[in-house]
Amino acid sequence: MVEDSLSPASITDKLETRFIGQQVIYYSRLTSTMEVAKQETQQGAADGTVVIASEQTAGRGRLKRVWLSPKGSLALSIILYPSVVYLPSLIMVASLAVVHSIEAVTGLKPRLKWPNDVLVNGRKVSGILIENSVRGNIVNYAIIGIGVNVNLRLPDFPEIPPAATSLSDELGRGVSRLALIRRLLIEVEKLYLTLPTGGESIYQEWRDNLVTLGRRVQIKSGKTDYEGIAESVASDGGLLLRHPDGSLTKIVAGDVTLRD
Ligand code: BT5
Repeated sequence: MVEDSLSPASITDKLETRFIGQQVIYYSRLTSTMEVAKQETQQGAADGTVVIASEQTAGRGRLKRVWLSPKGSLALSIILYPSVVYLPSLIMVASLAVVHSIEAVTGLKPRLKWPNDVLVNGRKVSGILIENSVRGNIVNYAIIGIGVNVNLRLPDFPEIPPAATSLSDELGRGVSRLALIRRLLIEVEKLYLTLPTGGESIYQEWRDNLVTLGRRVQIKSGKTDYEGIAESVASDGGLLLRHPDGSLTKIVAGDVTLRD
């Protein structure tokens, strides 16, 4: 039986972070941790406050898509007040923190799919969503949302797309969500605090973990479909796509299908 109590006290107890996860707001069930985190910013939530739920009824992905997070999964949002220059790096910080913590707790070796998927053995085990409110150069807040399929038997959830997996399905055993959350919070903080001096190495590690690069891809970005070779990523996170005619486009947001 996997230890799986997620009380705020069990998460914060001797947690070796300076500020991320020192305040935890826990719900066994809520609509979306993004929604609640956003409300908390309006009540003056402290930097690094975390909203965690065991189950979401209206979890969301990008572009108002649905993120399913039934019991056994992990859903959390981290409230931050970064300088505007660090906003493009938050997806890199969050993605690498998920990779590091899954690897540390399970031994699995996740990879990343641009822009925001974490894959294990080619299937999506985690999705990341960054939402922020910025006016001019002032960041009102940024929220990192992370969903991980931890202890789910995917065949029990036909509504989750077949390109998904869970840590327990990959391992054939359950995983402590508590251990994973605590490690995740430590990893997010470590990377986030490195940004002022180590932003370049975070970008490089993120780029090196992308399964997308060097592959023939189809990208849907807004109403436009692109096809070409995903050549590289820029340090602001944009994907550099080489077209068959040799030209290059930088794509800031989109959905990638690997074609080879
Ligand atoms: C994402 O969006 O992958 C970001 C997901 C972020 C979820 C977290 S949970 C905590 C916080 N609170 C929230 O309400 N959200 C954040 P996107 O790239 O748009 O992918 C969404 C797509 O992933 C859906 O359209 C489905 O195809 C697929 N999907 C939905 N649920 C899934 C699951 N549990 N596992 C794998 N794939 C899933």
